[in-house]
Amino acid sequence: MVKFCFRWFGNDDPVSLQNIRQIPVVDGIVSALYDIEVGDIWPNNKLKSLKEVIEKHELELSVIESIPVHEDIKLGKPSREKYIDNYSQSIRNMGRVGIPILCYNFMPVFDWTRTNLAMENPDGSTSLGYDHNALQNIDLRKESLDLPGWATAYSHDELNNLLNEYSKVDENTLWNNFEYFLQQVVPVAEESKVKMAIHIDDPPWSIFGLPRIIKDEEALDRLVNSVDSISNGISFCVGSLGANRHIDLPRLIRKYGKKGRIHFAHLRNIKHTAEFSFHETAHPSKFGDNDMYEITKALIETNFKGVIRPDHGRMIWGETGRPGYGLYDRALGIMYLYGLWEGIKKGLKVS
Ligand code: DNO
Repeated sequence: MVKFCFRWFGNDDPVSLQNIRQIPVVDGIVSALYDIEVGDIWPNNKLKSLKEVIEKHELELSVIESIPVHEDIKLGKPSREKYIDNYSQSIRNMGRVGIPILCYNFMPVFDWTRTNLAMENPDGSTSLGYDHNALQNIDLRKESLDLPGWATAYSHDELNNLLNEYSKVDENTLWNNFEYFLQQVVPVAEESKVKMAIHIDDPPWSIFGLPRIIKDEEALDRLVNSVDSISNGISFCVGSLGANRHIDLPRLIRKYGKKGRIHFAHLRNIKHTAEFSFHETAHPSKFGDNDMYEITKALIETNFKGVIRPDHGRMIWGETGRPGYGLYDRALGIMYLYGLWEGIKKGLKVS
């Protein structure tokens, strides 16, 4: 059975589990441990208590998003061995506690990136935006940055060192380092009954001169072929992949869905404003360039049994909070997605 889930950032999240529980269609939670140093093992007892807190609210802990991959693994440094061992141990602990899906990414230094966190819409709501020219005008070596998906606060020196190290890593080297990582962790995930699901790079192109590899069909082909296991899967984020306006999302959902490799779907909408620029919109098809009906239909037709979550919402009704992760617009989003799901399923008479 497919599950409709909601992301929750732990006890510091202004959106409480009780709020989430009151959204009628939510089955489970997507969350993480937020007090573990990148590279350390995620302990069994902490995962267990996270699960218990969520279960007290009659929800289940459906996905860990994410256990960050240490930069030394992406850089292919000798110290990666220790970090890969730790990562494997964290996966085993997830399995022991009974958490079935692990979303993660392999983007160097920066996670998801936007240039405007509060772009004003005509109706007074705000959305997240990405403008490639604005990004290119940022000089990382000089400016201090506040990026939404940036988990690690680096000092200027640390960031400069990291950027220097990456100057020797091209896409090819990053792929080799990624495959080296996968070859070791995927068998552990399979044994532990955990499905790994890589998130699409967001945006799906190089930023700040850093290589990015999980960005198109060729990459997803290489990923699924590199280790042939159900535990080597995809978090199909339509907002991220859809930022590339040339990608046919429903076709790719069918392609990897048929192989059983999509475990997690992030569903949201965006509007393209230039070849490499876009902003986020409300979830329904008519506000953006993603056809949410066709996307949902492709998931249903390929018998998707994983987890769906609404993704970034706008800020509406005066809400303030974590960019993209307020309560109200994501709640509207999940209700819309559920309605689409039910309508298509019944219309198709798929049981
Ligand atoms: C953005 C999220 C990402 C995602 C990571 C997965 O809102 O989808 O931050 O959690 O890239 O590792």
